Amino acid sequence: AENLKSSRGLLVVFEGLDRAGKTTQCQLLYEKLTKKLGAGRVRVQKVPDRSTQIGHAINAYLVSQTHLPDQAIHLLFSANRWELRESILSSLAAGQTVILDRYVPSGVAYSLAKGIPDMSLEWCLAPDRGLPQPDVTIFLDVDPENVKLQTARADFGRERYEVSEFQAKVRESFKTILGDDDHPGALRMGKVVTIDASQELDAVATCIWDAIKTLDIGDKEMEVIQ
Ligand code: 2DT
Repeated sequence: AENLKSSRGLLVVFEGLDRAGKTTQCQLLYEKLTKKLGAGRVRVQKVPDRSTQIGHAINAYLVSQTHLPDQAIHLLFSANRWELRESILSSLAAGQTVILDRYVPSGVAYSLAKGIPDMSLEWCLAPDRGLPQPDVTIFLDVDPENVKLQTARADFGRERYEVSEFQAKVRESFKTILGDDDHPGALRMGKVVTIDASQELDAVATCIWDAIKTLDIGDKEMEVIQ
């Protein structure tokens, strides 16, 4: 993967429904890229980052400790990304590849799926305009019905949003935002790769690696989300 040797780091985003396997695949890609590029050349950032003050407020909302208007939580999620902006940009400039476990598409997709008339696609998108645009966005696509079966044993349903009917709406929102082979997405998120994440873990990892190793950013400057 010669083309991975660009001067700045790559900004890689993983997206998908809850339980699509994002965190596992982020870790696998992290390990593979670290082997290729060297120790310290890659990092993973979870979004939302629940460790900040805004992150604490988001966590309290997600575990239903607090109630917030839908508009307010939407803006907190966006603010949480703005908090990360500087560290993402300085990592990239220092040549470190940054893997984001969720990003702007989650922000828009989950809020849009609530179906609140005053929260249009445009409204949801606006606060995130100006954030760094990824080089590649990997959408791990799963059918929420299958996720429900697989995770019947696990702790699915503990947090807000972990309800199958809602997940189905989020999936549709993701498709609107990211597009598919026939339709461009509403958001420019770099190269968008949709992967059937119901496949075996290794098969998914191979698809991801194929998408990353053929990525050629050359001297491409970072752009912002518009
Ligand atoms: P995790 O379980 O992956 O920590 O996500 N979400 C996430 C939003 O509604 N808006 C956002 O901007 C982001 C980043 C997705 C926690 C939940 O929060 C949702 C699931």
